[in-house]
Amino acid sequence: PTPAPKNNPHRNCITLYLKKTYQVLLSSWCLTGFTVLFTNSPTMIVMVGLPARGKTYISKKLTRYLNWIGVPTRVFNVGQYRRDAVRTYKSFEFFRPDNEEAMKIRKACALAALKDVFCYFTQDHGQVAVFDATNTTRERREVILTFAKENGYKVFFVESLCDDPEIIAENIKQVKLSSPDYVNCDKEEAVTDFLKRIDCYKLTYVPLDDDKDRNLSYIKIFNVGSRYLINQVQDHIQSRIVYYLMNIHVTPRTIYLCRHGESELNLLGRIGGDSGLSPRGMKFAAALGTYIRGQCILDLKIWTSHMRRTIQTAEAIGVPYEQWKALNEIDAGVCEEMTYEEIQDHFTEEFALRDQDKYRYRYPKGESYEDLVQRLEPVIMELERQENVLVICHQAVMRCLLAYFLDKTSDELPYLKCPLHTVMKLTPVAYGCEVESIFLNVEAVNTHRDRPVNVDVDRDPEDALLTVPEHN
Ligand SMILES: *C1O[C@H](CO)[C@@H](O)[C@H](O)[C@H]1NC(C)=O
Ligand SMILES: *[C@@H]1O[C@H](CO)[C@@H](O)[C@H](O)[C@H]1NC(C)=O
Repeated sequence: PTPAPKNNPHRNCITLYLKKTYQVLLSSWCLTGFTVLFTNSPTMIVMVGLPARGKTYISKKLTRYLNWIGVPTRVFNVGQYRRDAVRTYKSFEFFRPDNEEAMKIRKACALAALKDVFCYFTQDHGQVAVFDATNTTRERREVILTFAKENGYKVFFVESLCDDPEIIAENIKQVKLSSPDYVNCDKEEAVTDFLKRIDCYKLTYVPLDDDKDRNLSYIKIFNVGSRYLINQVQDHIQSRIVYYLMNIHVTPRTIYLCRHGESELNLLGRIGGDSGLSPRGMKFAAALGTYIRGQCILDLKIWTSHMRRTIQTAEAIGVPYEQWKALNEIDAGVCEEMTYEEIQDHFTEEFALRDQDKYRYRYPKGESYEDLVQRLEPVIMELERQENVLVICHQAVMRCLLAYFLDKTSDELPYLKCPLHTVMKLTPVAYGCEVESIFLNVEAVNTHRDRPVNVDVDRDPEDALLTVPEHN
C-alpha cells in the first residue's frame, strides 16, 4: 500500500486498516502457493510435557520445516543452557522440586533462554522461536506468557502426552542415552536414573487444561499422534504448524531420491526441455529397477514428474507409479533448452544476476528456487504422511527436497550435488536424517555448475563460463 500522508490525522487508522486487509489477502495468497509469508508479530512455540515425550524431536523437525518454507526459526533448548551452567550432571536428584539450589539454576537458565529469544527477534530478524523446555507447571507457563505479552509476541503451546510405556522406553533408548548427561555411564543405570528424573517432574506436572487454559492457543498431541486436540488457533502460521504436526509420523521408513536417467538434452548441455532418455539413461533406468528390487521394500510408492525423462525411468522399473506435476523441473523461462554458453551470449546480465543470488533469482518468464520450494511444499507434506517412497525427479527439484531433509540453508540449497545415476537413500534417525549416496555404475554427463568466483554483471565471458561442465 502507498503510505498515507504524514499530516493526515487518520493515518494510523488507515495503516491499521490496510495492515488488516493485507494480512487477510497475504494469508490467502500463501495458501494458494505464492511466496509471500506474512506474520505481523513473532511467535513463540512453547513445548510442554514430561521428559522423553519427543519434545526435542518435534522442536527440531518443526524448525527445519519452517526454515525451509522461508520462516526464520530457531530452537532454544533450556536443557542445553542447564548443561552449560552445570558442567557435570550427577543424577536425577538435581530435578527434585525440593532441591532449591537447583531450582534457582533452572530458573536462571530459562530466563537466559528468554533473553536470547528477545535478541533473536529484535536483532536477527527471527519470526518463530521454539522454546524447548519441560514447562510442566502453570506458574512456569505464566512467566512465558507475561514475557510474550510485554514484548507483543504470540504464544502457541505444543503439548506432547504419552502414557504408553513402550513408546517412552523406545524414546529413552533412541535419544536419551546418547545425551551428554549420560556419557561414560552404564546403560541400565542411565535408564533407571532417567525414569526417576521423569518421576520428579510428575510431582508438579499440570497438563494444559480444557477449562482453565481455554484462552490459550495450543495443540495437544496424544501418544505420538493417535489423537489431537486443537484450541484457539490465532493465525496463518499457527494453522500451518498444526497442519504439519498432524501429518508427521515416527514409523521407521526409507525415502529414495534420484534424478531421471541421462537425457538427450543433458548430453548436449542444454537445460530444461522435455526430451527422452539417452541410451545410457535407459541403462540407468534398468539398473534402478534392479537396485530397487534388491532392496526388498514392502509397499514402495514411486513418484515421477509429468516429464518424459522421469516417466521413462519409472517405466523400466515395471511397477505402478504416480505422476506429480509439482515435481516438474524448475521452469527456466526464456532460457529453456539453451546451453550455458548461449545464455551467457543472449542474456549476459541475467546470467550474472543468477550467480549473485541463485536461490532468489527468477528466470524471465520462469521460476526461482524459492518458487520451487513453495511448489514442492505439498510434496513434502505427502512425503511426511507416507512411508517408503522413491521419488524420481530433476536436479533443481532434488536439491530442494534434499535441503528439507538435510536441513540445508537457502544459500547452500542451489549448489547441493545431485549427480545423475545416483540414488540418495534417506533414513530418519533420532533427530535428523542419515543419507547414503549410491552410484549405480552407469556413466553419465556432469550437469553441476559451481558458482564462479566472478559474479559481476560486466565480467568477461571466460569468467562466466569457468565452471560450466563439459558437454557435446
Ligand atoms: C519452563 O519455562 C520457564 C520459563 O520461565 C522456566 O522457568 C522453567 O524452568 C521451564 N521448565 C522447566 C521444568 O525447565
Ligand atoms: C478468557 O477470556 C475471557 C474474555 O477475555 C475472560 O472473560 C475469561 O475470564 C478468560 N478465561 C480464563 C479462564 O482465563
